[in-house]
Amino acid sequence: DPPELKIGQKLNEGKTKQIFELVDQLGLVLVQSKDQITAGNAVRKDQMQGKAAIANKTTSCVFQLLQESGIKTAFVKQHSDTAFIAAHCEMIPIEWVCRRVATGSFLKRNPGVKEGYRFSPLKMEMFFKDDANNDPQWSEEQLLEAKLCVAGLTIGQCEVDIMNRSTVAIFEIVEKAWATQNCTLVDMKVIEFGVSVKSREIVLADVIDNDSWRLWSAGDRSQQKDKQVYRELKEVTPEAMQMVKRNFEWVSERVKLLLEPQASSRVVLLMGSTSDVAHCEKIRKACASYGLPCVLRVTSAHKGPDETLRIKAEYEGDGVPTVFVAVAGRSNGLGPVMSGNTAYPVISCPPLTPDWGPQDVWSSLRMPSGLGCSTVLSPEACAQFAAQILGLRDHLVWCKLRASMLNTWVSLKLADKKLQACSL
Ligand SMILES: Nc1ncnc2c1ncn2[C@@H]1O[C@H](COP(=O)(O)OP(=O)(O)OP(=O)(O)O)[C@@H](O)[C@H]1O
Ligand SMILES: *[C@@H]1O[C@H](CO)[C@@H](O)[C@H](O)[C@H]1NC(C)=O
Ligand SMILES: *[C@@H]1O[C@H](CO)[C@@H](O)[C@H](O)[C@H]1NC(C)=O
Ligand SMILES: *[C@@H]1O[C@H](CO)[C@@H](O)[C@H](O)[C@H]1NC(C)=O
Ligand SMILES: CC(=O)N[C@H]1CO[C@H](CO)[C@@H](O)[C@@H]1O
Ligand SMILES: [Mg+2]
Repeated sequence: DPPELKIGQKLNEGKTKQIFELVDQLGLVLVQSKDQITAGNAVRKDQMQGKAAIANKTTSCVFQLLQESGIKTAFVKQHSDTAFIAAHCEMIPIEWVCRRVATGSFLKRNPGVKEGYRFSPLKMEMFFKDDANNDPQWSEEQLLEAKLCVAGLTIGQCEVDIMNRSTVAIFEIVEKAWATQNCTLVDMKVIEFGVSVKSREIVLADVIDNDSWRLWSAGDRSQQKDKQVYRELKEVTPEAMQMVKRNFEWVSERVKLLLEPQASSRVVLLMGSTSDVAHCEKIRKACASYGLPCVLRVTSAHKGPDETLRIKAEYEGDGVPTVFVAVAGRSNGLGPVMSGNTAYPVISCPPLTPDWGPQDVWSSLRMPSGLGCSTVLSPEACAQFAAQILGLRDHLVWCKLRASMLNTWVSLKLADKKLQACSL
């Protein structure tokens, strides 16, 4: 049973959920799903037994994926089958739509574009939330001129850019995760941001669920697994609703898999001597921030080349995708010898010292022909490069890299905004 929560007053209620204050938990709310599916702005309304639970599961898995990747979201944790706890936000009344493949309303608004047209970069659109006027599409200029003020934050260029960039990163993370299930994320809509009442930060809020995306299994439109099936029903019969529900269940079964590693990966860090262990620990720590396991071994390619090759064979032999990192001071024999004897990627990360560093580094840079050994000097950058290699196969690693890139971009943007405000 879910733990007891002291539920306070209802703060908001919409078509699909209710928002409750949480007594004793300042800045948090309970988001409760309703057992109802809507399309065409609630013109068609049907209760669907169990829909709330499925939607809840979908939302919580997607938000967990985003959060574990490092994206800032309002989601805190699942509370029950149909409810989760979230940061209390004032919502920015804009729905972002992000498209990879042209379909649906985009085709109507852009005659001549064929279904299946692929957007690279992603196509971004935004809609002002205004039921009375059917949520009109807005340009960036319209949003800027509206000078919306949300939880004390004025939505200006900086905030619009942050939402735009975040939407792209969110889409790409969810897209990458669905690709592991052979599913094409065609588009995502109703991506909404809020301003956290407590932290005053822009965070992804509301929900992402079946209703929020188009998903084509194996990239095939006839295998759509999204709410479009419901929109296209000619007649709402019990059998038809069963099919929609089966589709929903199909997604909710698979959405769990988005959180599981679909490929193993590992860094094997070879050091020439234990005097390099502090440098290696920095690499291991940075690997951990990408969720990458990192094994530390001691071996010298100069003094025990037979052991170096034996250790290499040990890790080549178990089929786990591996990046080798060589940490050797003075003359780095380790990286080049490894690189010349394995088809796996090898990164040298020599612990350079101020006295001989400029001379020593050449033993890592100037290679015999036929070697693809790379050299990265900082331990953190070495781990990042290993993650970029392994992220090609391991979506959870890739998602962390992608979110980290977004967060760096956002903090630069905010630092600049702050500095501009100070110098005024
Ligand atoms: N973390 C949150 N804090 C505060 N309000 C939230 C939070 N998450 C969602 N809301 C708001 O709760 C309200 C109810 O949600 P619901 O999705 O049911 O509304 P709706 O009828 O679909 O209308 P909308 O078009 O605004 O989504 C919405 O206004 C939504 O923005
Ligand atoms: C989002 O950013 C892109 C790239 O900067 C820009 O081309 C696009 O117009 C923006 N979209 C919206 C809806 O603001
Ligand atoms: C993925 O889709 C392809 C292309 O349609 C299909 O041939 C393949 O069998 C699918 N693989 C899996 C694992 O479902
Ligand atoms: C999500 O989409 C799948 C596929 O259509 C559907 O089966 C599932 O019920 C949906 N979940 C919900 C309720 O949003
Ligand atoms: C709907 C759903 O399954 N997601 C969460 C919603 O509530 C249940 C209740 O336990 C959670 O366990 C789910 O993770
Ligand atoms: Mg809504």
